[in-house]
Amino acid sequence: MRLCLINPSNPLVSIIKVKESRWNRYRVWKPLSLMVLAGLTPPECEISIVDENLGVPDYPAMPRPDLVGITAFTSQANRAYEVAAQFRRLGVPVVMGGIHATMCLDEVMERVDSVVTGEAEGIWPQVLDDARHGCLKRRYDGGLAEINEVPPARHDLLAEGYAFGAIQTTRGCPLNCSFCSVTAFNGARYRQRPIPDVVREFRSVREKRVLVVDDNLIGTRPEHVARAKDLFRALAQANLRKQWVAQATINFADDEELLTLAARAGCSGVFIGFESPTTEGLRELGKKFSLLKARDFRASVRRIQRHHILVVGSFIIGLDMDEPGIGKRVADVASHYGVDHLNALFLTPLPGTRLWDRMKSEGRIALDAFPEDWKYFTLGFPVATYKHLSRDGIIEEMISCSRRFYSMTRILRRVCRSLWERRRPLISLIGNLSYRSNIRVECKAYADFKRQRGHIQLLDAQLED
Ligand code: B12
Ligand code: SF4
Repeated sequence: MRLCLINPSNPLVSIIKVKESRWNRYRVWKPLSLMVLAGLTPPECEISIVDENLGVPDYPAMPRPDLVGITAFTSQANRAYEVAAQFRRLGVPVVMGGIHATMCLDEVMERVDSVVTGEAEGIWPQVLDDARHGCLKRRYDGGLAEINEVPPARHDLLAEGYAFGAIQTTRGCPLNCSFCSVTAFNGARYRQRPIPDVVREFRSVREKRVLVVDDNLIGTRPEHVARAKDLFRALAQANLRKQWVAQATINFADDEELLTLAARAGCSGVFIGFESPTTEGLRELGKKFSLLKARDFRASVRRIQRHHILVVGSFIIGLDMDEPGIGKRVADVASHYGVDHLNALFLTPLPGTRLWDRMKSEGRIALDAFPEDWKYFTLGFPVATYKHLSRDGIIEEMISCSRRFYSMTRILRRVCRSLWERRRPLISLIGNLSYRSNIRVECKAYADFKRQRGHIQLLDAQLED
C-alpha cells in the first residue's frame, strides 16, 4: 500500500523558498504529526511525506498513492481542502486528521472521505486496515492516546530542508487559557512519555538543533517539575550534543536546579507566553499561572538568561481591555522584562476554545466566510471585532509594537547586553535583524489583507443594495 501524508501550506505564512537562502531553513518547522503517523504505520506500507512549506509538488505527476492523509491546523484548512479535492478527483481516498478536523468535524466531513478526530495512536492501524480493504469509515475517533504507547516518530523521513528536528515529550495542559486549544484537544491531564523512550527518540533525531514541541515542558505541579529534572538529567547523561528550544511557563525561572539541569541537557532557548502587560489582561485570558505570587517578570527572565538560555516572549494584542497605545506598551514592557525576542500576536478566536465560544456568542468573529477565511487564522491578522480598536487601529498597534521593540537603538542595546553577559551576541544580532526585516513583510501582508477585505466588504455592500 502506498501512503502519502501531506502538510498543506498556507501561502500567507509559508516559506517555500527554502533553497534560496540558508536562513529560511530556520523558519520552517517539521510537521511532527505526520512523522508520528508514519511511525504508527506498518513497515509494509510505502510512505512519503510532503511538506508543502518546502514546495508544492505536481501531485498528478507523482506515483498514484492508495491513500492520502492530510493534517491541518485551522490556518491550513483551506489549502487542505484544495489538496483533498485534487486527490479525490484522481479517485484516491483522502483521510484528514489533526486539530482542525477535530474542532470543525462537520466542515471537514463534507470535503474528505474520512475524518480522524483526536490523537491518532489508538486508531490509525485500524484506519489503514479499513483503507486496505476498501471499507474506510466516514469517521474515527482516536480520543486521547496512552502516552506510554506513543511510538517514536520517523525522523529518517523529511531528512532535508530544516534547521531543527522536532520531538514531543508530554501532552495536555490543565490550565485551559481562554484562547488556547491545547486543553480542548489534548486534555487537561498532563501526560508524560517515559524518559527512556524520549532519550532513545532524541538520539534518532538527525538535526543538531531540536524543537521540543511540548506546550509546557515543565508542567504545573511539583511532580511534573521533578520529572522534567529527571528528563534533563537523562538527556545530559546521554551526551547527545544537541541544542534544543522549548515552551514553558514563566515558572521555569523559579527553580535554580531546574535551570542548571536544562542548560546542561542542551536547552538554548525558551518560548514564554507573557500574553499581556497587565494583571487584568492575564485575568481576561484566564492565564492563572502568571498571576501567582505577584511575580517580578524582569528578575525571572534574568534568572533564565543567566543560564545562557534565550528568552522569546509572546504577547497578545486585542484583549477587551486593550486600548489605543497598547502596541507601544507591549514593546516597552517586553523591553523592560529584558526578553531577547518579542512575538506579538493578534487575539484570535480559534475553534474549540473558550474565546471562540464567547466571541461567537457576541457576534464578534469578523472574518467568517469559512472555509476561505481560515487562512487568516494565523494569529497574524485581526480576524475578530475588538472592543476598543478598529481593524485599522489594531494593525497600527501591531506595527508600532514591532517597530518600537525592533528599533535599531533597542536592538543594539540588547546585543550589547548579551555581549556583556557573554550570551551568544551573534545569535541575538541575527535574530533581532531577522525579526526587524520581517516588519516590512508584515506591513505588505497587512496592506494586501486590507485591500482584499475592503474589496470583499464593498462587494457585500453592493449585494445588499
Ligand atoms: C509545533 C507547533 C507549531 C509549529 C508547527 C510545526 C508543524 N508544521 O507541525 C509552528 C511553530 C510552525 C507552529 C505554527 C503555528 N501554530 Co502551532 N503548534 C505547535 C504545537 C506546540 C505542537 C504541534 C505538534 O507537533 N504536536 C505533536 C503531534 C504529534 O501532535 P498533533 O499535531 O496533534 O498530531 C496528532 C493528532 O492531531 C493526529 N493527527 C494530526 N494530523 C493528522 C493527520 C491524519 C491523517 C490523522 C489520521 C491524524 C492526525 O495524530 C497525531 C498523533 O496523535 C501545537 C500545540 C499542540 N499541543 O498540538 C501548536 C498549535 C497546533 N499551533 C497553533 C497555532 C494557532 C499556530 C499558528 C496558527 C500561530 C502561531 N503563530 O503559533 C501557526 C500556524 C502556521 C501555519 N502554517 O499556518 C494552535 C492551533 C489551533 C488550531 N485550531 O489550529 C495550537 C494547537 C496551539 C494552541 N495554543 O492552540 N505551530
Ligand atoms: S496557553 Fe499554555 S498554559 Fe495556557 S492552556 Fe495553552 S498550553 Fe496551557
